Amino acid sequence: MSKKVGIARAHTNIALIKYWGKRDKDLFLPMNSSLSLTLDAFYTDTKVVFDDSLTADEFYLNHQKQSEKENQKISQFLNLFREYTGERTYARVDSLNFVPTAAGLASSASAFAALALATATALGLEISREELSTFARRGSGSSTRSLFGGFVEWDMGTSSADSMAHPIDDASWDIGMIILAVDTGKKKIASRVGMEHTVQTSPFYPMWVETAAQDLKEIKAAIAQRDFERVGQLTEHNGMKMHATTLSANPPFTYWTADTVRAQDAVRQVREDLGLPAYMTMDAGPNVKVLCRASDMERLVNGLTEYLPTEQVLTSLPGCGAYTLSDADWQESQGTFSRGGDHD
Ligand code: 2P0
Repeated sequence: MSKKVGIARAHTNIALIKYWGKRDKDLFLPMNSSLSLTLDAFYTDTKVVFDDSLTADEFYLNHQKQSEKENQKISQFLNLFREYTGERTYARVDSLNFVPTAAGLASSASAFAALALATATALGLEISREELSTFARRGSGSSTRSLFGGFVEWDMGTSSADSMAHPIDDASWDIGMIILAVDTGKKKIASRVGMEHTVQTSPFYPMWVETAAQDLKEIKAAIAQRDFERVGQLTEHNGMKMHATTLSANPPFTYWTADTVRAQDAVRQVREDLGLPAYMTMDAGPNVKVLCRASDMERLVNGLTEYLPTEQVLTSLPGCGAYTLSDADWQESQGTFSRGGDHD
């Protein structure tokens, strides 16, 4: 009996310059490059065991055996690694999601980044992190960026081989993020479906692609200069433009709810009241994320909780890149999970 084991942790990330649209659905090649901030507070731990006694891949999330559909997604992802390395055995995948339900954050970014690193570790695959991100990308586009910490760029590239993420800056200069989790229900329109519909029908879409490239260039310059306010302005502007493409799709749709708009109003009100810089961004869901200075976070949270329920206001500092865990770390992670640590 032979077993090959890999365990890894990866954190979620929030895009400041959004990935919105694919030019190749099968290869997960994006229409535009994107840039994100990795968050310390939310992560996924994953253990992969290739085991020659298994007769099929098995996938457990938070100790629950997953449906055939979910299993297949994982199997297809593992096939990429099997094809690359010549590995022939099946694997058991165990994932623990430390993304609180209340955060209402998508966990596919941390999930596929952790799975990619755990699988590469199990199979002894010696490739760079950048190259590993081209594997992660085939599970979920945004997971490319979760392999790295701080500010991370996913370069759209010219082909599957060079559409990869790379670190830009460790974000260790007084950066924080507040999550206004106004609605934690399952999203009605999956991001994959929403972006495809937008690419196909929004007359604004070409302008999105064009201006996202410019925003990316400018935000990288602002990060290099540690110009927080410029980074924030570009973040807010870019996010709003992404959502304008859904409103201009045909038929139109939006990820926002009345609570989203109320939270946005609260951000505008609080930044005016306190005179502090704070910039909002929204993803393929109703929640609002606020980029701020870490040193202003407490005051902003106090201000925001005057308008929103306390339990909806969560915070995070920048997180590090994905890393491997030891067996002892994995035991500890399971302990934290079963004690009901922050998870869904
Ligand atoms: C992002 N989003 O850059 C953008 C902004 C949502 C809005 O990446 O189809 O789950 O798996 O590649 O990565 C969410 O989309 O999509 C996303 P797939 P993914 O964070």
